[in-house]
Amino acid sequence: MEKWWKRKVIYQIYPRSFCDSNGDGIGDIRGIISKLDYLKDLGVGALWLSPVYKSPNDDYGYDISDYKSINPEFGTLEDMDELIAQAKARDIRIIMDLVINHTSDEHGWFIKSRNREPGYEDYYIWRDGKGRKADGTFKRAPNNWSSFFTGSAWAFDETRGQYYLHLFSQKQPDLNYNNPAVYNEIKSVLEFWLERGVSGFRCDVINVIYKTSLANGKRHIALTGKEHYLSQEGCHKILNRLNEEVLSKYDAYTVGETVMVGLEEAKKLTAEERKELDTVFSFAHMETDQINNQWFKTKFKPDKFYNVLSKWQRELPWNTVYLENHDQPRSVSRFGDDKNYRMRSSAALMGLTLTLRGTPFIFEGQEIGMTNMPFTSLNQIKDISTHNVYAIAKKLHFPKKIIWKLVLASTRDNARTPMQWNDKKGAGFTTGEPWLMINPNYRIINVEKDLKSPGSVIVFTKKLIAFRDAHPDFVDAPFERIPSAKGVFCYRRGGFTVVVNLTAKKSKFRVPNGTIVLSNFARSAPGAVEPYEFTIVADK
Ligand code: TEU
Ligand code: CA
Repeated sequence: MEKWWKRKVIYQIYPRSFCDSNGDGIGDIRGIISKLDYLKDLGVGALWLSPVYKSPNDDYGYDISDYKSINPEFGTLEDMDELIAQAKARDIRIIMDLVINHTSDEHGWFIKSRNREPGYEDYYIWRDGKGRKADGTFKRAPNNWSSFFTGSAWAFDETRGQYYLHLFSQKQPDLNYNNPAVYNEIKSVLEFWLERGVSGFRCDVINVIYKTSLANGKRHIALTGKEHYLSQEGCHKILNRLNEEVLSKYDAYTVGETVMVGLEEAKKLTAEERKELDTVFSFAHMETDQINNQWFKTKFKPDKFYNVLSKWQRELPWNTVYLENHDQPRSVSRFGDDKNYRMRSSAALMGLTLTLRGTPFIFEGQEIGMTNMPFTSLNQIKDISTHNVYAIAKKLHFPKKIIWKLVLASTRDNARTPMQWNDKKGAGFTTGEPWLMINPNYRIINVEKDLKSPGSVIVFTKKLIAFRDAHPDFVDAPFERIPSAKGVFCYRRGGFTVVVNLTAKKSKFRVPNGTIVLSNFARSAPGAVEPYEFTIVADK
């Protein structure tokens, strides 16, 4: 059967920052509905919504307190039903974020579990600490694991008198997948949304859900303990069961956010015959300029980036292609040049995303080349992980200047500033006070302006999507790398050659002969590749 998700371009919405319909400064579902025609016109075929479920917002939606209701800040279940229906009417599918490694500590299950209510005792991963003291507390946590958000992965709960495991924030306790009741709850969550008409799930940190043992881990600067939970056999089994028992009955699409996964593991997770996930988000290319799971940004080296991309392109029969999401800095500020070549390099990065082999994902704002945010103080930043990293860096006596550089380059709020719709106060995002600062460059970088300028990123994006839709080679043909020169990426897709230059230098490599069908540079004939050029040439 033809897989519907191979031919669609998927657009990620971070609902809090997309469009605010009622002036409270927070994006919402009615706001998304109001932009469906815009999204249709852009050419996208599906939307992935970052979590819209009820949440106390410790990690802005990734801490869920009720999987079957909508965060009142975003609207109601009826609004959600309407969004699904209105999107469907435009042939746009809805993909939900599925955060099942952990819940919020305000979820009913956790409240019952901490109170040892019968049936709920083992919903989470509870353990005594080490070295009991006279007052019943402990000297140390049950093991030495560290959290993705820095610090110990254990928190002591006074009510229960035990520690619980949290791989992310203290308000995100990990569920216990050794308990069959937990599996059944999650299964019913999937069914609930599929029955309402959603078309699939982006599965948050899905390869860490199963903990094989709770033994001490090998010391590691970022993540001590990971060998006990990364991509365990137990995780593969759960994914296979969810697929067989639920997902396959709905023709649902899944993309797993798989942290620290190599090629072999990715192949296993996505092998058709294993029936686990359809695709994964690989971090490999994103880690070419990051160390330690993103907190340290290093220099961008285009050739290293191309090599990693090529390897994944060649080895996996099909996967996703993405350069941005709500956790990552803006691609133009990172892989392009947001000062001297903003439009051209944004367009080149978009071209890359839409011509490699795989299901392309675009993140809101990427289509207008939105840039990183020039934050000037820590209290402008809402992202919990930035605050944690800042505290650790301070404790380690890093120089202030270095810490701030680190924050600016890595804060997840770079991606989360409100969508820039126009140049009016509030950027067309809100009529009120935005929950997170709007990038001051909204007066120059915004949808309204871009739609009217022929050389803009959005106009180029629309052309690229239409071109991909019209030329099945960009879906069906294999990826073949062509030897080029330093800084230039060249590959074939069927009857087409693509040339991408992610440097500010003109190259000695030449755009090949053929018909130039699409270019972000005013090119009419073959010739030396220009700075940040992206060109597609059709064979004669
Ligand atoms: O992200 C998982 C993840 O690995 C990143 O959070 C990473 O640790 C982070 O960017 C710091 O390097 C997913 C979600 O995408 C993220 O928004 C959530 O905060 C996280 O899971 C917990 O649910
Ligand atoms: Ca609102």
